[in-house]
Amino acid sequence: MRQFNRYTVTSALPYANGPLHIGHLAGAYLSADIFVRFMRLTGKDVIYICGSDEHGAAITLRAAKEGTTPQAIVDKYHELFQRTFEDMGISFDIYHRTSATIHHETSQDFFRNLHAKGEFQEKESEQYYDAEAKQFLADRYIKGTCPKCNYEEAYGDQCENCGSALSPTELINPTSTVSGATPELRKTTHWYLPLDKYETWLREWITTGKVDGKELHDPESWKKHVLGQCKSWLDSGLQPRSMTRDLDWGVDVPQEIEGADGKKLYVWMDAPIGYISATKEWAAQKGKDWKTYWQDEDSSLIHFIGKDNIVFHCLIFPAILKAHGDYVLPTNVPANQFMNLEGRKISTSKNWAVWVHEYVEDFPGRQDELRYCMVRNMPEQKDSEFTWKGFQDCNNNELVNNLANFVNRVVVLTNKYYDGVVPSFDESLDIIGPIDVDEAAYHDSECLRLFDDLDAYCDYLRKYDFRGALKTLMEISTRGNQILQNNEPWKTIKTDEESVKVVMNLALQYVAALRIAIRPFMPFTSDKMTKLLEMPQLKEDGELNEMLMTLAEGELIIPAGQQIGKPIHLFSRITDEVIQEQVDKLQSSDVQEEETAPVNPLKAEIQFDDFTKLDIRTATIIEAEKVKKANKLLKLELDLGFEKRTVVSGIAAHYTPEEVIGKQVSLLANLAPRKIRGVESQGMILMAENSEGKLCFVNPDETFENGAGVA
Ligand code: B3M
Ligand code: ZN
Repeated sequence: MRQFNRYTVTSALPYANGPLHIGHLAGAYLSADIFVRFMRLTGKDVIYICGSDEHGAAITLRAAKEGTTPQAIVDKYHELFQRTFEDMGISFDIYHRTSATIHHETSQDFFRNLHAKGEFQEKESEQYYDAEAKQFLADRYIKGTCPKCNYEEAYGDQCENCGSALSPTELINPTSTVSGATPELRKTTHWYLPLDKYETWLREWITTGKVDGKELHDPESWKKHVLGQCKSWLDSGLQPRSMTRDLDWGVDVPQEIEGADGKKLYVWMDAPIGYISATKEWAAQKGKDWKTYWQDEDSSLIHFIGKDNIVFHCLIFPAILKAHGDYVLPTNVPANQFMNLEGRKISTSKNWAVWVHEYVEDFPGRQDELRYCMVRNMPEQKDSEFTWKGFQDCNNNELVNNLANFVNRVVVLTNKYYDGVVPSFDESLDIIGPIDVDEAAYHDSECLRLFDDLDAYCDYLRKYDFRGALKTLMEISTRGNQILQNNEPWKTIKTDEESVKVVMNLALQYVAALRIAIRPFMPFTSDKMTKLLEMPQLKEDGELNEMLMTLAEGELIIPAGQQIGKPIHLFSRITDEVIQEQVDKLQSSDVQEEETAPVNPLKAEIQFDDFTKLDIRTATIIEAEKVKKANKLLKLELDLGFEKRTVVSGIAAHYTPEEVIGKQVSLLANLAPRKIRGVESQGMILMAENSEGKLCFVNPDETFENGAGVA
């Protein structure tokens, strides 16, 4: 994988129209924060950019609902976001906002540049107009039934149920969200970005990483579901997309352009440019040159986002950057899928969410516990699920029983045997205990093992596999515990003081390594460990690399003779009562009414032999597209590990192609093939259907090997 000198890392700019929930955190912020902290620890030049997205109908509608001004809304949430992110240890270099003057100027400059080059097509079209409210109805000003999934509350620009990008005229039964009136069509003129014209280079760039023969990224390093979604957009044909709106809140179309009066930039034109204006602001404050981070080929641009933003970051914004001409294109867009909550989609309108600022209030000083649990369940490749019980288990079984226990034992014993001073030891002493040791002396060989594990951990992080990296870390802690358990220093101290020094020094090296390596995941705990070991404050400036070098040279990470502090508990147990309170709080704030559904009667009894004839296998959906002229059918490409299959499935009314890519499913694999609408379908995907006719996949509860037999 190509290494860059400089990294420009962004997290999606959250709309300043409502508080942040754990789904936001797991989607675009925590992953980016882990990545940038890691990059800093390896000594890279990295900036981490974010800010509030303060334009678009999401804001003005909220203001109307609360009977206040858009400015008051964005001020309120911008301030809340800043505080929440800071509380959670999200380490932006700048948290900016799109209402800032520098942002208005920067995005207008972009518009001017593209306009002067003739990149836009100016087109008159008919758009929905609310005659009562006397305004055009773009994006969220209009609601209706989604043509793809039949969700009745879809917005004019996007369906929040299935994630499809829409245009208002596609909606079935449209109504104005301002007055509730049925809108009429009126003529209006806008500037369009001709995405259809860019389709060829976009496809080449996405699929091969190359533009004009130049290698810009490695598609192998992109997540499969991201590539899959892009391909499915490209395959269905890109349409010109309007970059302006008839609105009174937003960035003005530059006034010198004819026809600009009353027109604002489309929020998805100005918002991503917000990354650039934020960089400008940061550079001005720090006396740096913003251009190197955006225009120098040795800068790697990485966008962390949720899956509903893929099309904007992988196709539309790159098209804008390329049309401008002076900018680098993203080298990766490691989007996450969605995190569900206690079996349901997180929903702001239904108040089915864990609000991050409330978590911080309810669990003061326990930010790292949430960060840890979020990463354990991070929806990296497929949707995942947060449950309060799972949170409790992560905390009690892993953080308390494993990590905190290990660190505490080491610190307690060091204080007890050596008055808190890291012991020196006889390096040639090859001991002891049941651990199998190869050529090298025990201490050396265990330190080498530590090095190998840390190396693997770094590899995971470079590949955006944060769950994998965290797992490796916890295995290091598990081994630390084993080192103590196997050697039992509390017994040996009475008979062989010299070998106890070897073991204790080794265990202290493990703790010292963890202090640095857990930092990207749990920065507050890393600080506590720094205090505990009385080591210098981490500046996130190459310390991980230095540590790896020290280990590789066979040196100690924490030197003998170093005084450490008194024991403290890094984590403590969370009780059933505390968890129950959270579950109750969630249930009681839920605005959806529950109804008991009629039970579907069981089918006639079968014999075991009937069942064993079925060969059901795990498989992952790697491609998906609609079957032409068949509303209900999707054509899916499945990876069974040992082979690929094409299956036609009647799920199109429930899922869009973009949504299913990356999902793991159970496939009835020995069903005789049959032709459906001219396509040979080689198997059947198992689906569960509830009393309302809603479908969901039957899949393993963790990512599992493909091709595994289900019985
Ligand atoms: N504000 C949408 C969202 O919060 C949008 C992201 C902008 S990123 C440039 O999902
Ligand atoms: Zn939909």
